[in-house]
Amino acid sequence: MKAQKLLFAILLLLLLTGCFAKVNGYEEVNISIIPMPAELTVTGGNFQFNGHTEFVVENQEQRNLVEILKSRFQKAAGWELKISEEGRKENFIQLRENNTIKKEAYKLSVKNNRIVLEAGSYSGFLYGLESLRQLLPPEIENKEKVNGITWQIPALVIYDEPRFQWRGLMLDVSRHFFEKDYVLKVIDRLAMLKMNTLHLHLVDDQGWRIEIKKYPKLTTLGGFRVDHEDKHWNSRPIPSIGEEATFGGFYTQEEIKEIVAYAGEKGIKVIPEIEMPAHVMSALAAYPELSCNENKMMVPSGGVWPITEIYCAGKETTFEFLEDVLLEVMELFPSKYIHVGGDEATKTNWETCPHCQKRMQEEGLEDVEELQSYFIKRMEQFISSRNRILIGWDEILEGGLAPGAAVMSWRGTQGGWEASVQGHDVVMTPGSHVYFDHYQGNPDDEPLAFGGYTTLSKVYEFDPVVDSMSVAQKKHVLGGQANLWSEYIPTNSHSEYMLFPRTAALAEVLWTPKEITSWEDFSGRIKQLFIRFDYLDINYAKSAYAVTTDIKVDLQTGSVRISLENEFSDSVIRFALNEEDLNKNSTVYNKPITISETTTVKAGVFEDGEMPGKAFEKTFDFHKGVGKKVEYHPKYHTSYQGAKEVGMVNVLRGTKNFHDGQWQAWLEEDMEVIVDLAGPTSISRVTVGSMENQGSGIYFPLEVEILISQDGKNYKSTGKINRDFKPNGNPELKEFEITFRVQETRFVKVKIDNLGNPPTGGSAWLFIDEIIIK
Ligand code: TNX
Repeated sequence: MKAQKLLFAILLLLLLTGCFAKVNGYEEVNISIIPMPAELTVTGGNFQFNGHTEFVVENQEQRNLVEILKSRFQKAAGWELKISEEGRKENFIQLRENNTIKKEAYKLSVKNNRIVLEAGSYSGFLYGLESLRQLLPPEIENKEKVNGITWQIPALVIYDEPRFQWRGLMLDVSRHFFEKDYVLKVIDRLAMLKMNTLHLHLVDDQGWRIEIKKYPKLTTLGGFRVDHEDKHWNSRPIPSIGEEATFGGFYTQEEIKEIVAYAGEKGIKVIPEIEMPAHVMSALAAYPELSCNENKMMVPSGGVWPITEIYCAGKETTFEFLEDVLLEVMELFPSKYIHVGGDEATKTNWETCPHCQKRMQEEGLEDVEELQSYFIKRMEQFISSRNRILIGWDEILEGGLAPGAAVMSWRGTQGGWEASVQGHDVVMTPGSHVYFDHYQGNPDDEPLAFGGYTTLSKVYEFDPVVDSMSVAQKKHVLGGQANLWSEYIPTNSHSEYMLFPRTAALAEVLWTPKEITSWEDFSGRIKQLFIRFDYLDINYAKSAYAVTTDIKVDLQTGSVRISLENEFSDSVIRFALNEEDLNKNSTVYNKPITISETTTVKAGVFEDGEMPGKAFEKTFDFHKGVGKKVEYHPKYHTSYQGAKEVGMVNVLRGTKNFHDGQWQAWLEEDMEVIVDLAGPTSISRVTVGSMENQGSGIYFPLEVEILISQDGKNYKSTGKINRDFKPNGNPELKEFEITFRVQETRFVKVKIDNLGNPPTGGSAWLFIDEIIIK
C-alpha cells in the first residue's frame, strides 16, 4: 500500500510538472483493474505473451482454473497455449499454492520473463487470474481473433485481498422469472468483478420459482400467473379463480443444481431465499390451507399492497410444510446461510384467526409482532439444528431477534446497526445506495423503474460499515449486497442495464481498502471496463454520462444561473443554446450559463469526438415569477422542500423522480402560495405543475384556483380547474393551466385542494413544481 501511495505521489508530481512519459524510470503504464487491488507496485518492463507461453500448474484443479485465460487466448489471439506440470525457464505463467496466503487473497508477480500467481485457496487463484485478465488489453474479451494486438502486461507485484467477505448481489426471480442461462451469465460477470455471493429471491407473491418435490403445486400453480404484462405493475387486475395462468416459470431441481455447481466453480456461493410469513401468495394459491382464512386465490399478476394474505402462524401444518420445503432447499444449496425473508407482513389476519390467537395464548405472546418473532425463532431453531444459519430482512428484529440469526438490513443501515449491537452478524443492503431497481439517471430518460435515484457515484459512496459503530459492532458486518427487485424488469437485457455498471462500483467498495478508493480514479477505470463490456455484449447503462443541472436564482437581478454537471470527474461537457446544433465542436462548458429569457440548453459529455451518453436538452421557461418572493400557507413538508424559498419560481421543473430536489410537497393538507411580483405586472396565464404517483401515495390536486390582487389583501379569482380522483397506475406529470384576459396585478395566489385521504387509506401527498406566470 505504501508503495502504491508513493507511486501515486510521484505520478501526481510528474503530472504537475508536465512530464508523464516515464514513471520512476519506468514507462508509463495503464493499469485498470476493477476492483482496484489492495496493493500494487509497478516494477518496470513488460511480460509479453506469445503462442509459446505455457501455464505451469501443480494439479488438476489449477489446470481447470487456468481455463479462464487459456480459452480467451484461444479465441482472441488464436493460440492454443499449453498447460504443463513441469517447470520452465521463461515465458510461463505459474500457479503456486501458498498456504500462508489468506483465504480469497492472492499474490501476483509479473516479471519480464515469467508470471507467478500464488494463493492459498481456490478463490484466491480465481481472483488472481481475473486480475491478469484485466491487465491484458480489452481485446482479450473478443470472441474472435483480433490481429495486430501486442498481448503484453506491465511488470508489477500485486498483493490483493477483499475488505469484506460478503460481496453480494440479489436477483429477484419471482416478480419476473429469469431463465437459468441468464443466471449463469450473471454469475460470469460477478466472478469477473470478484463478487462472491448470489442471493436468489425464489419466492414472492407473484411467483414460486423452485421445484419442491413434496409440493408440486408450488410450481405448477404457484409458478404461473395471468399475463397482464402490458399494464403497469400497480394497475393489473386481480385475476379471477380459474382464469388461465400462462406467464411465469420455475427452476427444476436439476437446474438449481447446475446453477449452484456453476457458481461454485466461479467462487460464488448461492443463497436461497424462501420468503415467510408474507410475500407468499404464490404458495397460498397452490395450498390455500396454509393461510388463516383458507381463501382460494390466484397468483397475483402485479403489485399487492398491503400484504395481508400470509401464512397462518397458528397451524402446525404451516411449520411442517415450511420444514419440508427447507429440507429440500438445504439439500440443493450447500450455503451456510438460508434466507427466510421476513419482510413486510401485514398481520391483520393473525389478529382474528383462532389458530393464531390460540398460539399467542399458549406461548404467552403479547402481540402479533411477537407472533412473527415466534415464527422466525422456530424456523431459526430448525435451520440451526441442520448446521445452517438463518438470515432475514431487518423486520426479523421486531418482537425479538432469534438467537443465531443474521440480519440483512434494507431499510437503511439502522437494522444492521441494532443487530450488530446485539452481537448478530449483518449484511448491509440499504435502499439508499444499493437498490438497483432504482433509477440511475434522470427518470425522463430512463426505462420505467421502481422509483428512487441511485447513480453510479452514489453506489460508490456505499460503505457497509457505519461510522458510529463500535469496534465490536464493525466486526459483525459481513459485507454488503445490492438488490435487483424485478417488478419493473421483464427482460434479460433490461436486467443487465440495471446491473451494469453499478455492480462494478459495488464490487470495488466491497473489495478495495477504503483508504485507496477514489471516485476520480474509478471514473477513468470504469471507462476501460466499458470497452470490455462492449466486447462481452453486456447491455450496460450509459446513464453516468448524462448531463445534469444545478440552478441558482439571483434574487437581486432575477436572472438564473445554470450549471451543467456530470458525475464522472474528468468529463468534457459541450453545450449549445436555442437553435444551435450540439456537436463535437460546440462550446466547451466551463462556467455557469446565465439566462434572463426563455432558453433552450443542449449539452452532452464528449469523448474523442463522440457523445457516449444521451444528449441533454431542456427549455428553461423564463417567466414573470422567476426569482420573486413566495409566501407559503402552510409551509411545504420538511421531507420535500424542493429548492426552498425559490423552489416554485426557479425555472427548473420537477421530474418523475419525486426525490429530485425540485418538488415541494404537502401531506394531507391543502396549500396556498402567494407570489409577489414586486410591482404591477401584466399577466394572462398561470400554470401549475404537479405529479401523481399513486403507488407512492402522491395524487394530483382536486382543485387549482388562481386569484390575483393589487394590494395583497383583496383577491379576485381568475379561474379554477376541478378534477376528480381517478385510479392511475403510472407515475405522471400534469400541468394545470389557467388563462384569462390580460390583467395588471402584483400578487398571484395559487390555492390547491389536496385529495386528503385516498380511497386506499392513509394520507395523500400533494406534489407541486413550478408556478409559471406569463
Ligand atoms: C421492498 S426490500 C421489498 C421488495 C420490493 C422492493 C422494491 C424488501 C425486503 N422488500 O419486496 O420489491 O421494496 O424496491
